[in-house]
Amino acid sequence: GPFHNFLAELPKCEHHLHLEGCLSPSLTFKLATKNNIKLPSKEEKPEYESVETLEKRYEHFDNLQDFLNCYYLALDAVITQDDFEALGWEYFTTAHADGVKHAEVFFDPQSHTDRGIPFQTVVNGFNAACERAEKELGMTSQLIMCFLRHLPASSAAETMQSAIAGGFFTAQQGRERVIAGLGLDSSEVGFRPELFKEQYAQGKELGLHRTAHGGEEGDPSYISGALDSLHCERIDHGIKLVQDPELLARIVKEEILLTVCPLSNVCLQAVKEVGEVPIRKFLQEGVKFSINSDDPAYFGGYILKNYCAVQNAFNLSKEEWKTIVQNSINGSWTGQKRKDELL
Ligand code: ES4
Ligand code: ZN
Repeated sequence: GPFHNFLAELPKCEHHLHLEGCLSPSLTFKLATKNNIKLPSKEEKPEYESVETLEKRYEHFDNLQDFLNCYYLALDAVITQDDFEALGWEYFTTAHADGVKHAEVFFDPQSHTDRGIPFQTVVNGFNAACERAEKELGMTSQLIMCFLRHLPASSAAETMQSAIAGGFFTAQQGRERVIAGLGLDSSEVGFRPELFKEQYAQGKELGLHRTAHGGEEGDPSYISGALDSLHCERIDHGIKLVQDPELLARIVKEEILLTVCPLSNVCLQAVKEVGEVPIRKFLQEGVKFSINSDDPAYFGGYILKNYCAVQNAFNLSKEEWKTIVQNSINGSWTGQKRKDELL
C-alpha cells in the first residue's frame, strides 16, 4: 500500500527475535548436508523430504508447542561456530534490508548444549555476527540469553555458570559485555516464571537486563509473576494483559515495554487475525510496545511485514507510528547517545 515506503524508512528497533527462529528450511538442508547430519527420514517425518515440503509444514501450527517441536528439531543441522555466525548473519542482513537499526536478539543456549555443542561455540558464533553487523551494516545489537522454561531450574543454573565462567557477562576496557540480558522462553503454560527466580536475582546482581515471555498463551499471572519474581524490565508478547485492567494500569505506570509479535500471534493461533492483537487498546491506554518478528523463518516474514500487517489491520496515523517508533527506541537497552542518533 501507499504506507509501505513510510514504514520501510522508519528507524526500527527489534526487541523480540530468536536467532534460532531465523533458520529457514533452505538453510536447514544446506547445513545438514555440509555437516553430514541426518535429518529425520521421510518415513518418520514426511515434511523432511525437501525444502518445499518443510516450507509447507511451516505454513500451519496448531499452537506454541506444535511450533516449538519443529523449531527444536531443525536445530540438529546447526553445529559449528561458523554455522551460528551464518544464522546470525542471515538475521542481520534481512533485518537491515527491512530498516532495523538496532536489534536485541534472543538465543537459547540450552537447545544446543543439550545436544553436546559447547556453550562458547554458540555465543562466539552469534557474537561474531553481531560484530560483523556493526562493522559492515552500522547496526548495533545486544545478545539476550534465554532459559528454556520446560527444562529444570538446575539446567538454567548450569547455563548461568557457563556464561559467568566464560566471561560473557563481564565488561572489559572499552568492550561491552557480550551477553547484555536474560530472557525466558519455550512452553509457557505450566512453567511459571517463579521457577527461575534465583537465576534472575543473580543476573540482576551482575547488572544484566531482564525480560521474559509472558501472556502469550498464559494468563496475566504469568506477566505479574515475571514482574514480581524476576524483576523484568520488559515483557515479551504480553497480549493477554487486556484480561486484567489493574495489571494493565500497573504496566502503564511502571513503563514496562511489551514486545509484541503480530504475525507470530496469528501463526500460533493466539489470535484469529492481526486485528485482534490489542494494538489500538494499547495505544489508547498508553501501554508502551514495540513490534517484532519473533521467529521470521517460521511465521511468514521479518519485521517490515509485521509493521505492514499492523497498518493493514489498524490504519494508524503517522503520529501513532511516531509514538510506536519512539517508544521502541527509548525502551531499548542502549545508551542515550545511540538513542539520540536513532530518534
Ligand atoms: C518462541 Cl514464539 C515463542 N514463544 C516462546 N518461546 C519461543 N522460542 C522461540 N520462539
Ligand atoms: Zn518469542
